[in-house]
Amino acid sequence: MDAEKLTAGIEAAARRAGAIMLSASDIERKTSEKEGHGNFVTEYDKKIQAFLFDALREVLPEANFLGEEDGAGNFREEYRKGYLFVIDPIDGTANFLSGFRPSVTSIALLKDGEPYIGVVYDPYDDLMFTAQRGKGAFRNGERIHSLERDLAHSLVDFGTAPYYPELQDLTFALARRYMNLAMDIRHAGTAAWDLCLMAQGSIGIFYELKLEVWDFAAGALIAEEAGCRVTDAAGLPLTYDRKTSVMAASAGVAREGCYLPADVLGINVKN
Ligand code: LIP
Repeated sequence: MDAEKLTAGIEAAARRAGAIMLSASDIERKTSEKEGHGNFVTEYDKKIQAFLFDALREVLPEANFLGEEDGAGNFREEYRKGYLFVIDPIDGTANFLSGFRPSVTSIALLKDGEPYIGVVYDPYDDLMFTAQRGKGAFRNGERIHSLERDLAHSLVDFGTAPYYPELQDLTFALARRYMNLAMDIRHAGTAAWDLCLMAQGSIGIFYELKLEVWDFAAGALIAEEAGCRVTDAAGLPLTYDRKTSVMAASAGVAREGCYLPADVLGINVKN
């Protein structure tokens, strides 16, 4: 199936997943805790993931699936070849159960281990971000581009990696340093959305020191296709088979250079 038809099928599934998110009620009673600080799952995470597994199997029957809530959640060797859907049914679950917007549905389709199609949907504002490898990034069908301004005239957005207390000191030391170098600091609580903000040219840098593949796989492709430079925090190419730090720089910040933790804090962050 060609990329256009695949993207259309994934978009349709994401839109229906968003409708389930908007229909949620009594969320707090349907919430349970997972391992790690601040890590929650609701019945809607599981319901949306189950829906997406069924809907996307219709789109591409031969694909494998890796989803945040499928228990195993571990990358398997067979995922390195062929098609793999990487799904975060509700990215920003803490936002979702707190009524803090947005929370989004993130769906990446990897082909032979690399992102091929990325779709992120914000149902609250009906914003559909999409990208196909090599064909640009779009928001509701309109082409979007990374910010061209330098860091001093850009916002910096970051994720707090709340499940990893050992990363908090460095996470906030970086934010404190960027506060001196950028216009201001922002924090949204959903990496997929953060990377779409990069792609639409709202943000100069996004970083988070540890994320699961399902948090960033779709958003990283969308940001790259919009002209951002997306690496790990050491400036190395992203990996899609394990947890990793993520560092996205706008075209303007990447051109200016010297924005990595090693540059601004003298600390080389290894995964
Ligand atoms: C979330 C990420 C966010 C991060 C949170 C959490 P979830 O994903 O999108 O950037 O800071 O710790 O990982 O768990 O809500 O799907």
